[in-house]
Amino acid sequence: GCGSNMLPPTTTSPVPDSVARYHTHPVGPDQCCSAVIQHITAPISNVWSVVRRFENPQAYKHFVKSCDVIVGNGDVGTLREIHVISGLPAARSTERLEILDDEQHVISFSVVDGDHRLANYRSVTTLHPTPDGNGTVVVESYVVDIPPGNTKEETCVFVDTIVKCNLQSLAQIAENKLR
Ligand code: A9S
Repeated sequence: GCGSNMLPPTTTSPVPDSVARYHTHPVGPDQCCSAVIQHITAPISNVWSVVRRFENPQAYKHFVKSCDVIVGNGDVGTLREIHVISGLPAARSTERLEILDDEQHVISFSVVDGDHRLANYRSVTTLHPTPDGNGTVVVESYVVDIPPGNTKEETCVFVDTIVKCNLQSLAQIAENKLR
């Protein structure tokens, strides 16, 4: 999942429709995009109940110290302000809920303000049940402006690292719900 230039030329792609649909982003020349995939040994309902709570990202994002809802009640358009733990090159980020689909298990947010360097960050997270119904595959893709002075590769490594941390933490939490 990444730029629209990566769309398959035919409908015979092995990528499921829902993945191609939600993880194909328009990407400008000064932007980069990437996707992270995480397998979780827990049913989709357990994972979704954690991921869907836009007002509670600190449940699995360890970089988030606190979160305040500025506008909204968890529907699309809700704005949250997160404060991040010290040691990161940022203190706060204001984020807007763009998609929340409880049927298709899709959540998306965009960054609208903050004191960090990830301008125009937008991510989409989708959950997919494994065929046996006991597991979940999480796909999280994003697009973001490349900060001045950084390369595309540096930007992707930085963001991929954060997203991987978040999804590993999500896996631990969802898997522990079973015990
Ligand atoms: O929160 C997410 O889902 C993903 C990312 C990449 C968040 C990044 C971040 O919150 C920091 C961790 C503070 C790093 C933002 C918006 C900017 C950063 O520099």
